[in-house]
Amino acid sequence: MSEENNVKLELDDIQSGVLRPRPTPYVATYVAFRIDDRKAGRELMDRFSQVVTSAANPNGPLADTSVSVALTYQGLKALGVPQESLDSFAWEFRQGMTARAKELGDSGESDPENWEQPLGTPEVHVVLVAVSPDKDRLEVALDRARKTYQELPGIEAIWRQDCHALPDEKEPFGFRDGISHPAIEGSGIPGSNPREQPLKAGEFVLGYTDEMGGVQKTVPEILGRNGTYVVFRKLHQRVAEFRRFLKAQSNGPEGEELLAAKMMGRWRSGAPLALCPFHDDPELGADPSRNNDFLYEGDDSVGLKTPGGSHIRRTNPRDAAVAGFARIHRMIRRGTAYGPTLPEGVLEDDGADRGLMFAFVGANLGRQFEFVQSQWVNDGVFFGAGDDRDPIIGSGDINFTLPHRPVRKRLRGIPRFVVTRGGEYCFMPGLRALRWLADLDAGLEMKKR
Ligand code: N7H
Repeated sequence: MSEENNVKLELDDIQSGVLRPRPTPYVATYVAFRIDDRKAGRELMDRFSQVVTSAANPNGPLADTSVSVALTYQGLKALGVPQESLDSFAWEFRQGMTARAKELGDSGESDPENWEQPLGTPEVHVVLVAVSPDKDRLEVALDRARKTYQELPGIEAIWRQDCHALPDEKEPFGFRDGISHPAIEGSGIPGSNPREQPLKAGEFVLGYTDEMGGVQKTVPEILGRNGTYVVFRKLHQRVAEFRRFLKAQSNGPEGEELLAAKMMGRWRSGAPLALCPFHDDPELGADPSRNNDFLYEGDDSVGLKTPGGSHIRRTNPRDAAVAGFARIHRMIRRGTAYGPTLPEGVLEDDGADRGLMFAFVGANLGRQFEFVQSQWVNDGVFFGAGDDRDPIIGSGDINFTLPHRPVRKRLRGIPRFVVTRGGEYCFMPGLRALRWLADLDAGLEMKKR
């Protein structure tokens, strides 16, 4: 076994939201805070450090119920983190999501000017996420968290979003989500694709070696170690429009399902086209030991089964021949639906807001999240499809090519089905770092001496 394979992550210092898969089904609540008073902010960090759960102890009584806390760059500033330390964080994080709108394709309706307030403004300092298998246990977790910030003058809860993951893990478009996850060296948590070598821990947690051989460190080291970057995006989904599109482009329900599967790379059941290209196989879709056990290059380099432009092949080309090296663009995803389900068969928009609270977890905002969003989702050059874009989540002029013999099919002018309602770039510190933030005064005093 190589030295790297012996890497052990310090799970007791890593927030459970970073590594632990979420239970099924589950409910979740996001709460955003503004820090108006520096001292109160530090007190909040101290209190949060006592309710945040670590990734260790997966079998404890509260293992399924977790509270995680992340800070924006503005939040670190509001706590009075010294400039030298602030400067040691990733450039994209320091810019914030709003400043990165152009690169992320957040234009037109998705422009930050149209975002839900206060998302994307300098007001958002801290984001808390509570996750639990049911509402009762969520309330208990939220209650514990609430006690930490209520009656703390100078701390304002400014935004809240409730979300849920259904027992069948179906998101608003009707696809099973949450199937594909990378394995991470030293985490003890298995990945879902037996054909993917576990990724170096430094791809997901700061302070460890990554796939490029580097180790990310902050000033001081304790602030970043065992922490990670988290991207939250509230993504509205136009479900009625998606259904109407499938109907208009197909002859009957079977054709609709096949087109939906071609656009995603999986049938709505989760069954991958790579393993059952002609018909759905719901049993396969629900079987975690088989539903992610595939690669592309061996028998489908052209994309006759799984189109190169489909959502899952774009966002993780696996072994497919693309420009670049797929392993350095992997991510942990935690998507959770929000809003009411649009009843089956309804084709008219009911005006309700529904969609996905998308969450990315990874140590590299630039080459992981931003690269995938800008190069793989909103471009087709990397796999030889010119200006094609992701037909599910792309923005701008969306075209999609279905490789087919004797001639390929091209769908042009696909409507935009997903609109960004807001989001934040955050840093989710380790538990020791949370306490470091709480003790900032004392720490700085000691440094002066
Ligand atoms: Fe995507 N969906 O629910 O329809 N996604 N996604 N995603 N996505 C995946 O394989 C969806 C979004 C990735 O390893 C599945 O677990 C929706 C963004 C990646 O094979 C489904 C939205 C980004 C994968 C969805 C959305 C990604 C993936 C299949 C927005 C990154 C794994 C289930 C509203 C920038 C690919 C699964 C792999 C899979 C959906 C957004 C990335 C069903 C609705 C913004 C890396």
